[in-house]
Amino acid sequence: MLRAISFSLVLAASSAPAAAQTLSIKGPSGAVTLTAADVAALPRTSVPFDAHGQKHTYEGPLLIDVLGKAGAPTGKALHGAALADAVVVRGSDGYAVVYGLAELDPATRPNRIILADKADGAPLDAKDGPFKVVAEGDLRPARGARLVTSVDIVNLGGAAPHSH
Ligand SMILES: Nc1nc2c(c(=O)[nH]1)N[C@H]1C(S)=C(S)[C@@H](COP(=O)(O)O)O[C@H]1N2
Ligand SMILES: [Mo]
Repeated sequence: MLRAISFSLVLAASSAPAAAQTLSIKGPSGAVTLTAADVAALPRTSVPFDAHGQKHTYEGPLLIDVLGKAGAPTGKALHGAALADAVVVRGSDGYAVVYGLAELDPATRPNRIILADKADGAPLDAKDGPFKVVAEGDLRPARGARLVTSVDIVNLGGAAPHSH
């Protein structure tokens, strides 16, 4: 009995970090689980961010490019009903932040919003990682969700979409 309990504790402890390295995304084409390697393989950019008087450089793909893996529209395709798409970012501690899909689009807004997997050249530590959203230009760090494990697109539009 004791042995069974300690065995399952070991299993739980050894499987937890691996599980935390994946990212669940949901978009118009369904749900996808991405590994850290999938995220790292996307085109990358660097964003400086000052928080609590400290300057850091975060690096990773644009969040909208990550969501593209689940069918998120970008550029000219981001119109009509997609303008009512909300992007719900969740951390493993339950913290949640909502962005509008259009504000993630570099053809719509100049500030970059990335899914960082590195800070100052090193992989994010256990306090921030595996992924952290960094919103360039935000005046305070509250929207910078740490410990991100899921990002879901939820359409909040109700009426029939305009076509223009
Ligand atoms: N997962 C998660 N992310 C979070 C928070 C949190 O509680 N959980 N707090 C937010 C707030 S209010 C702030 S000010 C910053 C603080 O992050 P820092 O301590 O790395 O500066 O993280 C943001 N991201
Ligand atoms: Mo905060």
